Amino acid sequence: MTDIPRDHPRYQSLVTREMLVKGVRDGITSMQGLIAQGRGEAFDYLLGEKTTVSALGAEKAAVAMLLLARNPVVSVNGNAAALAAPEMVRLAKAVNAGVEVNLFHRTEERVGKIAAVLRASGCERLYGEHPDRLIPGLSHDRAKASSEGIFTADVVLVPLEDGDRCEALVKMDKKVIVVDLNPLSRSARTATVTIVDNIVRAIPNMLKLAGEMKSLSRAELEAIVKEFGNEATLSAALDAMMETVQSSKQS
Ligand code: PTJ
Repeated sequence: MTDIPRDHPRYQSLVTREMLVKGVRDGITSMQGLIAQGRGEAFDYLLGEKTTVSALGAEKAAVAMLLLARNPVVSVNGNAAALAAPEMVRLAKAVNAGVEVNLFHRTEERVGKIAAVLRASGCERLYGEHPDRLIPGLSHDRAKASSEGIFTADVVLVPLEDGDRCEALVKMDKKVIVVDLNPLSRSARTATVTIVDNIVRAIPNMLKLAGEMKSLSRAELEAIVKEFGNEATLSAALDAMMETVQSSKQS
């Protein structure tokens, strides 16, 4: 990795880039994943590279939804594996979820490498290496899913998800939680819960919340989910970004 000076004002963002470059070199992340990260970074810059109050609210609703689920599944792609594999495995354990490797630019080699990284992080209930079902309405390899995993899940956490697949999962009557820094994306607008936050902050936040919330009753968790509104959350994210623009125009 390039040596990033710790006192650089955008240290975390630069480290995140390095993690993705390493992901590509290790055969975990796709080249397209670097472009996706670049787009995400632009939105994160506007958010001030921090978790907003509304994003934290979405993270709380998402954890409540996962804790209430019958068969929750956490989906991992090449970017998520490079940026947050151990944290995603720990989150899955905390909410009693399975983990599925699910790729947009699918190659069996990359699936195998991501599965190895997840197993090395302690993942026991892992799907995606031998998908036996197709998500209806999707062409191409991105439709592949496992019958015990995403295909039958009632709640799925899909960070950095493609818009088409998000829509197809919602059409299957699943509750879909996405982590997406772009509040205007099709995934962000279609998902049940959209977390407009960087995955490197969102998953650790959710892990902490899962620890705090696991003692709540079903009624208390249901109340948290009921209170959440996705449209209001997206609107709050856009407001936070506009505020950054306005304040930089004034200074
Ligand atoms: O590993 P694969 O083959 O499954 O491919 C993964 C990518 C991400 C390349 C693929 O799913 C893709 O092309 O995604 P999109 O359609 O570019 O969408 C990615 C979304 O994630 C965009 O809206 C980005 O703004 C957002 N994003 C990028 N980096 C981050 C992010 N959101 C949160 N945290 C990030 N670090």
